[in-house]
Amino acid sequence: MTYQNIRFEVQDGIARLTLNRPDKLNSFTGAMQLELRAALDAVQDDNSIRVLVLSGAGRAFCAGQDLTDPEMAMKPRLPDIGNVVEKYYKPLILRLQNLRVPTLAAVNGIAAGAGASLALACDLVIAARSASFLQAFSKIGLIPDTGGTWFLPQRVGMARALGLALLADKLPAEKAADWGLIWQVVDDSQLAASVDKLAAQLAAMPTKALVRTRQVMHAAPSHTLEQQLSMEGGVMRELGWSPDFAEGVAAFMEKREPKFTGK
Ligand code: T3D
Repeated sequence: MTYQNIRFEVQDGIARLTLNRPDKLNSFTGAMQLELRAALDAVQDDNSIRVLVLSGAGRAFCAGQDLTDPEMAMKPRLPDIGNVVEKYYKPLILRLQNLRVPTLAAVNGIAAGAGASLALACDLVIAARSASFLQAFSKIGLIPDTGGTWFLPQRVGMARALGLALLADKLPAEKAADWGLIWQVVDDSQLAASVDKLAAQLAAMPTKALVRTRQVMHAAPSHTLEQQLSMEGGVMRELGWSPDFAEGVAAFMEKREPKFTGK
């Protein structure tokens, strides 16, 4: 597939997906959503890929929904944006959450609206010091969607989640890291190198264990302790039969670095 609104490259087990509408701060259109979907499906189907890196071209990460997209047209009647959510945003976030590789958002600039939610749907978020996160929704009379109401309170607690969502103030990357919204902030000049290093590290790790960790941790809020312990047991059983577990233990015994294959 050729892409017009994103860039998608795979090298050395690392898939790099870059939102690529820099003049419009990489805001989402229907066409971009379809390309994102195709690229995520390509990641899912390619067993050589061990990590996905998501970033934005130019000065922004993503400014959320393109408010000028025809599907958002206010005339001749107000749009059914619930339908847009169902058609594009819900499948996008579910694809990311069910992806068979760990995901890393490299936030190079502002992440606003659904763009912020997209970053928060990734397993790890690393941001440039000049980047910021903006829950822009209340400014236009909407709620945090694209999983925002799920990810935000889980990451920073209800008081800060509500403050961010209601007031829609820009949260600088450094404060976002202090609050636990994101994993790490680095100097702008260090972002590319830090992302490469982290991506290479993740790509060399036992992929299944990383993804199961995401799944089990996200399941916890809707489980009792007993249910969670049972889920942990089931996943440990599955991983205990995996080649990467055998390799990890063998490498420990033999006092060498493990060579994980993601199997
Ligand atoms: O569809 C549904 O189902 C609803 C789903 C909604 C999910 C959402 O994401 S709702 C939230 C939508 N996003 C926003 O409301 C953010 C709007 N943008 C901004 O508030 C600001 O642009 C930023 C704070 C992100 C950045 O400000 P600044 O000053 O750095 O840049 P700028 O000058 O405002 O923007 C640069 C250009 O990008 C400009 O175009 P121009 O004038 O140079 O031709 C601007 O219009 C364009 N742009 C920025 N954001 C959007 C956009 N164009 C369309 N849609 C955008 N969201």
